[in-house]
Amino acid sequence: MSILTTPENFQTAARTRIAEGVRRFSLTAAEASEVASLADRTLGAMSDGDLVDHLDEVRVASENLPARLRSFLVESRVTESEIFSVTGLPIGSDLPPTPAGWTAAQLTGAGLREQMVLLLCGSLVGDPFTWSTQQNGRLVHDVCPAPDAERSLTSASSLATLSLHTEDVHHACRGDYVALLCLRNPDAVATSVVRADTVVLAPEIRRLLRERRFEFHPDDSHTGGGREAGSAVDEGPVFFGPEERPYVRFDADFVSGKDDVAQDAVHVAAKCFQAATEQLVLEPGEVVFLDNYRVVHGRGSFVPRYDGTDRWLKRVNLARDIRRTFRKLGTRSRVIK
Ligand SMILES: O=C(O)CCC(=O)C(=O)O
Ligand SMILES: [Fe+2]
Repeated sequence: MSILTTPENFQTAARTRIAEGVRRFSLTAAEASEVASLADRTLGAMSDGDLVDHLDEVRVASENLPARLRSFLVESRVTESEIFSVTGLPIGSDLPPTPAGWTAAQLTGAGLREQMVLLLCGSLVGDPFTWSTQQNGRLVHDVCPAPDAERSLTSASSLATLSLHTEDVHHACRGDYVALLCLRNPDAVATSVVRADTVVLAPEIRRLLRERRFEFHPDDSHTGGGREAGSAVDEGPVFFGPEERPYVRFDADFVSGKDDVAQDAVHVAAKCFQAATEQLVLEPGEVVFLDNYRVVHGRGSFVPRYDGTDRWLKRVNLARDIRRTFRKLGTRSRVIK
C-alpha cells in the first residue's frame, strides 16, 4: 500500500503519517499458501447454505492462520489501531473477470476463495455481519464499478467521487471496522481516509460537534436513493467518547444539523475532514481494516473500463462484539434488518 497526502498537504512528510497511522504486515509466500489452503479446507468443510450460517466455523478455522498474522491482527485490534493492512494474501490466478457491478457478482459467485480469505482474517478482528437492505443481504460485498451507478452515492460509483463517510452512519449497530480486500486495482485508484485525530477544528466547532445536534440518515446503498426513505433514523454527536483519540460519526452527504448553527458546523466539518485526507492505494492481495469509529473514508473518481479488468474489492463489516447488536435489536441475527 502506498499512502500519499493530498497535494495541498504534500509538505507534511507522508512518511511520518505512515509510521503513525498505518500498521502494516506482509505475508511470506509460504504463509500465503498456508492461508490459501486453509481457505480451501474451510470452504470444503462447509455444508451448503448461506455463508452467514457458517461464521462460527470460520472463526474457529481462523485459529489456524499463520501465527505471525494472528498476532498482528489481534494486536491491531487490542490497541485500537485506526488503519492496518496485510499484504501478500493469496489471489487465485484463475480469478474471473471483474463483474460489472455487485448484482453481476452475485449471479456468478465470483471470488469465493478470496471471500473466505477475507472472512478468516476479519474474524480475528471482529464478528462479521451484514444488512438486509444492502447488496441483497449478502455477507461479503463486491465493490466494483457498475454501469447504472457511475454517479451514484454508493460504492458502485466511478465517475463521481464517493464522499467521506462513516460506513452505515445512520445506525447504532454500524460496524466497528470495514475491511476491504483488493482483488484488482489496475489504475491505482486510491481509497481516501481521514483519521479523526488529524482533523484540525476550531475549539468552538469541535465543542459543537460533540453536542447531540445532528441527524444521521441511511445512505443510498440502503435506500436505493429514495429520498423519502432517507429520513433520519438516529441522532447524536459527530465526535464523542474520549477527548484524546475521540470517536467520530460523519458523512458529508447523510449527516445534517438539527438547527442552522449545527448545519453550518456540518459544512465546516466537511471542509476540515477534506483537508485532512490521505490516500491509500490498495494492491491486489492486500486487505485494509479501517476503524469505523476512528476513521472516515471515501474514494476519488475514476473512469471505469467494463472489460473485466476493473478495480474490484471484497468488503465485509465487522462488529467488535455482535452480542451488543443481538441485545439491542432483540434478535440473534447477523443480518440486520
Ligand atoms: O472503493 C473504495 O476504496 C472504498 C469504497 C467504500 O467506501 C466502501 O466500500 O465502503
Ligand atoms: Fe464505505
